[in-house]
Amino acid sequence: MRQFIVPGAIVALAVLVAASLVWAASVKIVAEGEDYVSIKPSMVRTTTTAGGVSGKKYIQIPLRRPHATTETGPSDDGNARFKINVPSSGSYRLWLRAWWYDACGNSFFVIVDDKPAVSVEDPTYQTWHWVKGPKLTLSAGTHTIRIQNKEDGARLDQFLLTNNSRYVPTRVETRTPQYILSK
Ligand SMILES: [Ca+2]
Repeated sequence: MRQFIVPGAIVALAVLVAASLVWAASVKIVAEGEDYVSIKPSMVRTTTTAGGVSGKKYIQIPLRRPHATTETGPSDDGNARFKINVPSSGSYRLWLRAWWYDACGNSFFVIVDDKPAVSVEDPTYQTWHWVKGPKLTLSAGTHTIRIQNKEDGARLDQFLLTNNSRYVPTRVETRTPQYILSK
């Protein structure tokens, strides 16, 4: 029996050590939509007194009339650009805290550094909620994130990056200024 007990204990110890290392290295980066270093129309910053918006500000592609007739393209690359300092390299999940007008106003393009644009969207409308974005492989250091027009009627309150693949944000998150560059 004894030879089976000892390896089991070693495996359990190794799992505990590995788990604590993962825990120690867990990173969560939270930025406000209004933390951009530059903004280009038709992306605009909006201040609100309505509840449920972190910092009382968000960025948006304002609703147009008629709605959903001038979709994305070279004609409107309105965007907000952010600079983030990633403390440790790894695989990060991007989340957007968004508010979508309807099924024709429920997405943004996300462009990380010089990578191709990725559409982030989901089918939950007219309420602030977290939308799961792409998984990103990021080196330690500065990265640029661009949130760009894809459809009018899309708003962004916050975005979050975490290397904890099990983390699912559910409410307003606390901003992490230590990871946000202002220029
Ligand atoms: Ca905000």
